[in-house]
Amino acid sequence: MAKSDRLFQQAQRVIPGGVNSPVRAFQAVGGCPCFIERAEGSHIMDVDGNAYVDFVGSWGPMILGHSHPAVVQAVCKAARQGLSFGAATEAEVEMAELMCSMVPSLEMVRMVNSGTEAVMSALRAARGYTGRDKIIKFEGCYHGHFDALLVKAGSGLMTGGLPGSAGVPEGCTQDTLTAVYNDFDSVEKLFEANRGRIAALIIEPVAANMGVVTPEEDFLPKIREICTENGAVLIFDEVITGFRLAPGGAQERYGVQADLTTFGKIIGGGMPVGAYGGKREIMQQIAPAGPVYQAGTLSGNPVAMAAGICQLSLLRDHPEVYRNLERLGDKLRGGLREIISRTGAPCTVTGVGSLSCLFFTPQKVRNYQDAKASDTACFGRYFQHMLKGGFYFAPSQFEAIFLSDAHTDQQIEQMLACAEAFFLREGKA
Ligand code: HOZ
Repeated sequence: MAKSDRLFQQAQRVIPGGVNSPVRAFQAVGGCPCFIERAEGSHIMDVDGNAYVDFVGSWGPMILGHSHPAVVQAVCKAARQGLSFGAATEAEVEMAELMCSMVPSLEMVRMVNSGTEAVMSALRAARGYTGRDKIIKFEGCYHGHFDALLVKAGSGLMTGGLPGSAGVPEGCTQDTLTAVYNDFDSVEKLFEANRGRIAALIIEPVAANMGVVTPEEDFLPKIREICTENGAVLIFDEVITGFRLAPGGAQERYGVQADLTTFGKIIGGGMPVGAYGGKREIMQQIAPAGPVYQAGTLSGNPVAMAAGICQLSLLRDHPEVYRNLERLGDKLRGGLREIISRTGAPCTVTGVGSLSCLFFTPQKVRNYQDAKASDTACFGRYFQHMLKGGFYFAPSQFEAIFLSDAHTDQQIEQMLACAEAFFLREGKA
């Protein structure tokens, strides 16, 4: 029996579902999750000695590839000086200044420990600032496992076909309104029906938890405008897109500034960390500067800060990384599209920069309903075929394909050849 299978059996006895986050389970694609031992560059190695080209990258933060020597060195150096102080450090100031210098809309930033925490805190800040309760989110967007936002959420809920989560009291979601991604009318209607009551609108500027769905041309600017007109706080959830689509994230790329932005793992180069930040007048509401309470012993943890400062500085100083990510992303999407047109596979390719998705539906994918039309059984067969071929993708149709600077042209070409073999085989079946 493979060691991964044995570990999975053991794990199921002591960990719910055998995994510490549902998206790691292979429930949607079948089989046992790979138990990972180590990772380096673009490769991830499991406990059975299998090496895969990794297209998950720890769900986003490995923009420079796994175990980047400079990041690892920074972490080791910080760890030798102490693992946690629960007190202010110079590194926190450096990190906040670095983030504010890279993301145009950030004037102040507060560190937390995960993207979920960042979102939860940003919403509280928006509500405290506006004195209003209602929030707008989009179907298929995922903002972590925060009660109020587990409504038609993407990622693991979408993979499991769940409209929401058990254990969330009705009261927690009564002020959550849902709009349709890429459908500005649906947003306008919610603002009209709730005039003067919307505290915030939260959106993934590129939706990357229902597969990848890009914003249509004027969608984000119109959202910006309607939030300004209505005095609602515009929150961009850049847990996936931040520092990835450009040094200043999706907001730099699309030229639309948020009032508040949330970040997660991506700012820690792989360490557990998150942050939220934005306009000074909103951030000044946070305790102890203001009345909105939010706290955490591990917030601004010195080891996480060291990793983050190192990775973000490398990204700031090496614009060629972004050029490479664009090129590799275009190659991957272009290659998949060619295969689709050659083989007649009923698929659609979406994405931008280093984020891509192969949907198993021939229709254009603009929103949650379109994404849900994907043939997930076919995705499951594709996933298993690719895994056997040595390519590790997220075990769900509704996650992104992540590229890093460590991926090579040759790896993309080999991945495309493997994908083509799958479609030729499916065509004959
Ligand atoms: N946003 C990540 C996947 N869509 C979350 C990873 C997780 O839930 O473990």
